[in-house]
Amino acid sequence: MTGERILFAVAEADVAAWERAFRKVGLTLTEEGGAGIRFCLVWHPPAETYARLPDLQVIFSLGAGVERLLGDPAVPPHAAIVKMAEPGMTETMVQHVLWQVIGHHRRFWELAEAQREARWLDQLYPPPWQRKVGVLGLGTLGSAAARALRDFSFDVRGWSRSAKTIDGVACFAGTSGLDAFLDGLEIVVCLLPLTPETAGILNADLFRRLARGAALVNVARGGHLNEADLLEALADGRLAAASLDVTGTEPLPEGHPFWRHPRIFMTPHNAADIDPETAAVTIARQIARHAAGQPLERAVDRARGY
Ligand code: OXD
Repeated sequence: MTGERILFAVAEADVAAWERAFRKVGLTLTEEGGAGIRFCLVWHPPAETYARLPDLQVIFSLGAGVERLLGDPAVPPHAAIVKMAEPGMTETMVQHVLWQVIGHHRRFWELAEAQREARWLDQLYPPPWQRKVGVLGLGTLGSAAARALRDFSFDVRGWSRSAKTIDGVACFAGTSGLDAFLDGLEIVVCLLPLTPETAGILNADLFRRLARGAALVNVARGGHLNEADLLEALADGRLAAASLDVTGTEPLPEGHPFWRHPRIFMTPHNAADIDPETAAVTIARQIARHAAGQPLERAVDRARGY
């Protein structure tokens, strides 16, 4: 495995930092394709990437969401796809979710509004264990976020397609579990994969099932959200506020109503970031598993869509 060359096709990356990190684990990154290269590391790769890799076996996605790869007809059907999960990405996502959820729990927008008006606000808020927070999607990132929210003493629920168990988190599964999960929820965090089943799931119907004045945190994909339904729910008070790291069109176009909405907090799809050092260690472990004939961790099930 040492010396194995990996094609690096990652848009807007600090290539030198990635090369250094991979060298440390005995792997060589190359931006040249060719015969003999069995692995590639991609994020928004150029269209011709896969055609340059006749011996490709495994595609490592630099993102946790793989809907773009699955919809790309150039991706060879025989190649395994591995979703990224590494400590840098998980910890930064967990921090982002905590930041936003605590902000909504303490209604930071009320304080900001009061400050702008030089008004001393006697603000009341419940203790965290009385705040019902739910995480949609309990994959690597969702379950790490749910555990961290639990450790910050929130009353945490989780929902996933198939049943999961997380200590101290009330877990619900499948379509039949969604109503109970949503019932009375005050802050909902979306960390679902984007699939045909989950596209548009953050819509008026879902908002209606939350507690009145709930807050939304979307750190998954813009395609999960019905943008018009969000604006309407904010206008009629069904939702109090939303934090969006992702939008249907990115970058968010100039003049989009989200930019200047007083109760929408935008971040530029940077909730989580990968650390090349810890990512290289994770990928090296996967390549060693592959060489030993062991199954790859976090391999994408193409039929399931994540
Ligand atoms: C991801 C992302 O999929 O950053 O990881 O969007």
